[in-house]
Amino acid sequence: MSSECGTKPGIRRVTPISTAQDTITALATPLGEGGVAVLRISGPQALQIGDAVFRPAGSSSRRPTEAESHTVHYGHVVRNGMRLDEVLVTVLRPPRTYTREPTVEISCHGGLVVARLVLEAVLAAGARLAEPGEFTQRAFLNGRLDLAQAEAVADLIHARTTLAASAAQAQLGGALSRRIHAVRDDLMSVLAHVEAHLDFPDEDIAPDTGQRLRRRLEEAATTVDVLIQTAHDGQVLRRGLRAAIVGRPNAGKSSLLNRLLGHDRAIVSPEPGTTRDTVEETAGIRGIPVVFIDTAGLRETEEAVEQEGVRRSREAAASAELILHVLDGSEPLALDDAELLRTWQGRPVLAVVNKSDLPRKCLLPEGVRSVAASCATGDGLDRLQEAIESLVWSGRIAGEATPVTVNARQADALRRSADALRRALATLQSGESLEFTALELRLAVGAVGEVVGAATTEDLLDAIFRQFCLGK
Ligand SMILES: Nc1nc2c(ncn2[C@@H]2O[C@H](COP(=O)(O)OP(=O)(O)OP(=O)(O)O)[C@@H](O)[C@H]2O)c(=O)[nH]1
Ligand SMILES: [Mg+2]
Repeated sequence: MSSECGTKPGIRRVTPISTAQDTITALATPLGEGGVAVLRISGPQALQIGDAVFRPAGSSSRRPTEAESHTVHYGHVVRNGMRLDEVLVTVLRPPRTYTREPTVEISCHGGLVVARLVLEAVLAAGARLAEPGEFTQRAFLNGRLDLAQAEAVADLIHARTTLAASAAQAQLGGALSRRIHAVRDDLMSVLAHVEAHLDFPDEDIAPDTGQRLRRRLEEAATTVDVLIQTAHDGQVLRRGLRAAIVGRPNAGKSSLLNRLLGHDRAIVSPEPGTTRDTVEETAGIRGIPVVFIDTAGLRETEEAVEQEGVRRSREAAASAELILHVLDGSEPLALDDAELLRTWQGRPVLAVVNKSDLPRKCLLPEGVRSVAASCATGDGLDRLQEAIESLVWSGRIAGEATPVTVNARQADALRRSADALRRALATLQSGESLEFTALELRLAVGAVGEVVGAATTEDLLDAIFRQFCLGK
């Protein structure tokens, strides 16, 4: 019985589900004015379509079907005998291409009109316009990437901080996939063991074997739990979070926004009631993309515009995932502020006691998490960033240079797997028929496999890849 034999660590590829018949194309660069635009063509007819639109110029340039793989050729894109643009064409033959299909990339001049004309020529030669994410979907279907890696491509494109980008790079490189495969392999070997016993129902599992299987399931459950717990930080890293800067007029909210952004975004003045509308902008705080929202100072007012501003301030505070309550530290705590501090009950809030360059008169009630700072001198802003970081991160991935985190879809699959694992353990404990153990284990293996796409439906794949941008 070799069910316990180890399997090689590393990423295994899912076998191709389908081989695409049609050749797709899209601009891989954003539409707009730019030095170059890159049009990607991928599919069985990519090289022939390349031949149809490209006229090589110069002695070393070749038609795509005659070109060697990974070579670049100079020439023109032509349609109906008319030159549309001077281009460089890159010819990539499988298997070393992004989609594992024959691929041609045309680098033409940027700009809305030229790129569009070249795209139309390629479409006229028989390619079909790609759906968003379809290139990456093909890379997945052809076994070039697993699903967790494919999702990392989207994360990488959307990354707003270097930490988010390096986390996406690590996942693209297989950091998450390797962990998932290790757990899945382990569960499958336990399952094989259990199933072997089902084939010989007269033989009981020896007590020490039973013990060992239980321990392995517990270890797998722990690994899965640890990954599930990274979901919160993963969401923060991927989507960022919204932080509302609120407080009474003149506390220094706009000054704080400008300090955090590192440039003068909002108007600062000694006049109370300067900020009327909310002002938002993103900044990276120790690798966390944070959307800071500066708001109008909270006070009673008869003025209609300011009233609306105050209403928006309250709305921003209500929907924010983090509240920075700014107080003027050079004044005794105002009644309004004391009351406001009480309303934050249970919310993630940080009191920023500003103007620390002036003598401090503001005393905070017990138990309020606070940082003293001066937006005038910059003093205390480091501590503020540190406090934001520790408030936002669950602490599980803090300190890791490239954190491995799961997204919402992956966390959902892992939760189902963890539940099934727990039920499997319970059946082993209670001495129920091993049939039940095997049943739960199969569910656990299946759910873990969903993370890397070992078991997926077409609907799920469509839902995932349609979130990509066009041309990726
Ligand atoms: N001494 C000192 N003055 C500060 C500091 N931070 C802000 N100020 C001053 O406080 C005044 C108000 O600053 P703002 O940033 O406009 O305050 P605000 O909370 O946005 O005010 P409103 O938009 O009116 O609600 C300005 O004159 C700033 O120069 C600080 O750390 N020390
Ligand atoms: Mg302001």
